[in-house]
Amino acid sequence: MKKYCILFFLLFGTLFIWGQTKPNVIFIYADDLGYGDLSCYGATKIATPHLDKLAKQGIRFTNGHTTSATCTPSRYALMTGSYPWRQQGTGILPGDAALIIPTDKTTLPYLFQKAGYKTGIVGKWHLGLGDAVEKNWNNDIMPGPNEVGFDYSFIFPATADRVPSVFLENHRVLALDSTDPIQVSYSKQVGNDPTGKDHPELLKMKASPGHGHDQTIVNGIGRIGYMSGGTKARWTDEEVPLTFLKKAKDFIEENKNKPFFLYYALTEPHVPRMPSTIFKDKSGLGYRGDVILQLDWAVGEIMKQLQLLGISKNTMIIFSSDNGPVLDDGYQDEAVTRQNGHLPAGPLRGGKYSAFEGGTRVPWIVCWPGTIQPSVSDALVCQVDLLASFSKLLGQSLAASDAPDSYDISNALLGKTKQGRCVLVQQGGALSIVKDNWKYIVPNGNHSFDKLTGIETGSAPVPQLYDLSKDIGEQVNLAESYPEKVKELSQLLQQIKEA
Ligand code: NG6
Ligand code: CA
Repeated sequence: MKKYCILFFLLFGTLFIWGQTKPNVIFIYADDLGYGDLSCYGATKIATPHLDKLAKQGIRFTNGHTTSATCTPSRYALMTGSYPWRQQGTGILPGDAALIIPTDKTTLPYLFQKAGYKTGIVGKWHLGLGDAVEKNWNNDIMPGPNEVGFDYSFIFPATADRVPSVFLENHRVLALDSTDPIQVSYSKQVGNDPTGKDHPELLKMKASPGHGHDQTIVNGIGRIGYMSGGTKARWTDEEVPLTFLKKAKDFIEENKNKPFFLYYALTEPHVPRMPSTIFKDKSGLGYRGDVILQLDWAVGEIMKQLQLLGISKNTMIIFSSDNGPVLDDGYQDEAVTRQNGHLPAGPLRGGKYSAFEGGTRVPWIVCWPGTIQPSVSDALVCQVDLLASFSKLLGQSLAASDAPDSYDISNALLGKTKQGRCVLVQQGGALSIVKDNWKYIVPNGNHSFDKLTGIETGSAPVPQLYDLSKDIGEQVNLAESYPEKVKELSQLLQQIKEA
């Protein structure tokens, strides 16, 4: 009898809890935050009390991943439930790119919409806008987030270091001025704005040699890409996270009485790191550390708001990062010189851009006070799985062609099991595959060390095989000792690629 009760609960319990309460869901996504950047993940040179509290009240995943070691592909997977490397054009996008998310497929926010939720995105987008590169930034721009499932959007188009350095609310750039139209180009200079290359004396933060970041200057910082006009619409970097926080809180306040899904995409600690005055020099690690304190504070502000509104027990927060960490990603901001022993990837090898674990294994926290029992889980989970998991939890079916790479890991997210997905394909420069803690990195001819960022890329001309259960730092290549394992994993990867 007991056996049947347990079976019944496993089958229907999750659906029952969810169906009754329809909790709000907030997905908070940091940009370039590493596995070792939070004190709850072992950092000792920096303290992140708010995220530590979130982790303590919820499940802290130690084997949580993004699909890719850079932003656009990771976000593509999150939205579509599909591995990005299946689709051309999902690499890091310029700021004028067209939308790459299909408008005729089920996306993560669309699922929530269908289930009667109010959906919103606040923060970094980086998945393209409009249906062509050529577009008029002074008119409504679509398709974009509002056409792929968000009722409300307040975003910046690409990255903090790429033009146009403006916000869009729904379809329109905020603070447009018809007498000062915006023009954007990634191929030639437009207008007469000074560039970082020609006018380094105007910069408040210098670009790192060799990285670029020396085109149009906005707010004293050289950017990637050229823009002119929109003087009043341009952001002030020191205010960007505060603006996003305010808009996120407004969305929560407005929708506190209905179920809502909020995708809150922070810009920290991506470059250019330019903290608000109150966080400058607070961490002792330079601006990179300061903006990590700032993002931790912002998460705390959201938690406080939920508490004050009396909805924290009815709100699930998922926190993660879009790829691993990097210190020098284009600006001389002292991230390297004031590292002070801080290890942004913790015990992992590599970082952003890398096929090693530092590229895709990231902080991953799920908190739903009162419903999820606090724990630490080593279940293998990936952001690509949120789509299938919420399809299950929300009781919304997916078409056969939707979300082909997304697994239902809802029981792991709710702490009912420590079993996540069985196999994961990871994308650094090279592809790798992980199964039962064995990781195989496909041999390739790319350079093994990126001098600009100082990151080991994970690329090698020979097969690499690591036993992550004993060697999380990927130090000992076992490929020659276990040729059968190499063969098995390489065949499995081939099957997944052809599926
Ligand atoms: C790279 C930029 C880097 C950063 C990254 C995107 C150079 C040399 N480097 O191309 O500064 O902007 O793109 O980061 O241009 S991501 O987190 O959005 O993927
Ligand atoms: Ca990123």
